[in-house]
Amino acid sequence: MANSFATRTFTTLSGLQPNMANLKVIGIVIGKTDVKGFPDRKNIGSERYTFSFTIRDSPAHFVNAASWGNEDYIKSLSDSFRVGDCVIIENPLIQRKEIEREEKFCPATPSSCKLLLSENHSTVKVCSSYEVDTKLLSLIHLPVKESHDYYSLGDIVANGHSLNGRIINVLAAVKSVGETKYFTTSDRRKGQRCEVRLYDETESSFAMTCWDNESILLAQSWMPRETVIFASDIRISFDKFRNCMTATVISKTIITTNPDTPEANILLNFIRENKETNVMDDEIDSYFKESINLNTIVDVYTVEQLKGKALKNEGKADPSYGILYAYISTLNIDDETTKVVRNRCSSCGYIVNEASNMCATCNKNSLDFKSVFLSFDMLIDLTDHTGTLHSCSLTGSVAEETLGCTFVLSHRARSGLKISVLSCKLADPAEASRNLSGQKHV
Ligand SMILES: *[C@@H]1O[C@H](CO)[C@@H](O)[C@H](O)[C@H]1NC(C)=O
Ligand SMILES: *[C@@H]1O[C@H](CO)[C@@H](O)[C@H](O)[C@H]1NC(C)=O
Ligand SMILES: CC(=O)N[C@H]1CO[C@H](CO)[C@@H](O)[C@@H]1O
Repeated sequence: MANSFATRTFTTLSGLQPNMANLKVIGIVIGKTDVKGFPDRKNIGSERYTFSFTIRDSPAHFVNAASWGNEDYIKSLSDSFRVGDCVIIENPLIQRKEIEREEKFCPATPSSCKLLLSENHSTVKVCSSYEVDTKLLSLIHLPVKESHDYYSLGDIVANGHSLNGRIINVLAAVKSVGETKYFTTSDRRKGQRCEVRLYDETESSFAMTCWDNESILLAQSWMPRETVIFASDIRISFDKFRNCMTATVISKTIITTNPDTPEANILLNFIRENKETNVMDDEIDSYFKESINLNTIVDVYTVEQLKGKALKNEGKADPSYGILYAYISTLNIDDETTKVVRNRCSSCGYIVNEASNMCATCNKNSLDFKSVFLSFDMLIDLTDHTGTLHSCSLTGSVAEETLGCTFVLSHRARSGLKISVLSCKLADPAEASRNLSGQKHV
């Protein structure tokens, strides 16, 4: 079957002209959007559906294709293939593309045309990879931008605010792929979110957020500490909440998994050589920070309410999150009996026993300097007008941030209540009083 699709039976994407008829094109799908519904203006009360994708048939040529139609047709067409599949499209409508309008939301392509597919006129056939020329399949590993045209994560962090809102290319390794969170917006639309952590030689952890099912599906195929990605046209923003730069996958973005480029191979060698050493910081960050989206935390509590909550929740392991307006009433960093800084195991993140220098969790000997790292580990008291929470733990990066030298706050009280500080900032007194005055006392 190999090579049975002689290339001459297909029109090449580089040869497309507006209004050509009876066309047949073949290409590998390198990008794809989620299905979206819009109110149909011609048919009040009903919706029209659409999705788009990008196909490539040579290193230099790729085009965008879009399909509009009823819900059943669009959903089943969209479900029939994924990024990385090869498709044959017959009878698409070829349109000249209005570059500015088109490239606002779709990937930039070298083609002056785009394809439109309709239920009545066009067909899309998904080919099995056995039927397809390996030259075509290998295009999936070729970035759509020049292989050296990217920012390192360190460059992004160094440029900081000046890159806020910019759309750029990034080459990085995958450190972790978070769990997909599903939510419903206030106007009842369903949404989802998945956070991927990236790293490279210059930065040990950098967040990239995926908001659509297609990019989440792609991300779920990545192997932490093995996969390298080239993300073209990704949006960079400054996350005020976390006080750091982050990346977001948008509808213009095309992500090439395991790019076959010299630059990607250098990065791949780096991640292979550093597999051991780096395991630690991602575990730590994922343990303390990554899985919690601070933006979703809105409930305001008083100390009294938290204590009441702890009593009601006794025995239940589920954590709950909230905001507390309080002051730090004890911050003991001078007491000889309490340590402020401890060694944590770089494999699992747990505190290493000082006498034995062993990690009780994974039994690694910390004498190997690579296997431990220093971390803030302190207990603080938090007080408001209703009472005091004793021994809240403030550790790691939250502690560091709070102290102006980066750290994480977690609380471990004798009641079985464990409170972790996820973020600790100066409160605006007016905001605090407004929020607290809205509170009913328990
Ligand atoms: C597609 O064909 C069907 C049946 O022939 C027709 O009812 C429908 O209006 C056509 N749709 C479009 C968008 O032309
Ligand atoms: C995304 O996936 C979720 C879960 O499978 C589904 O409920 C939702 O409708 C999907 N959204 C889109 C736009 O496809
Ligand atoms: C949870 C809550 O009520 N938050 C409010 C606290 O006060 C600020 C500033 O007035 C509001 O923006 C928040 O919505």
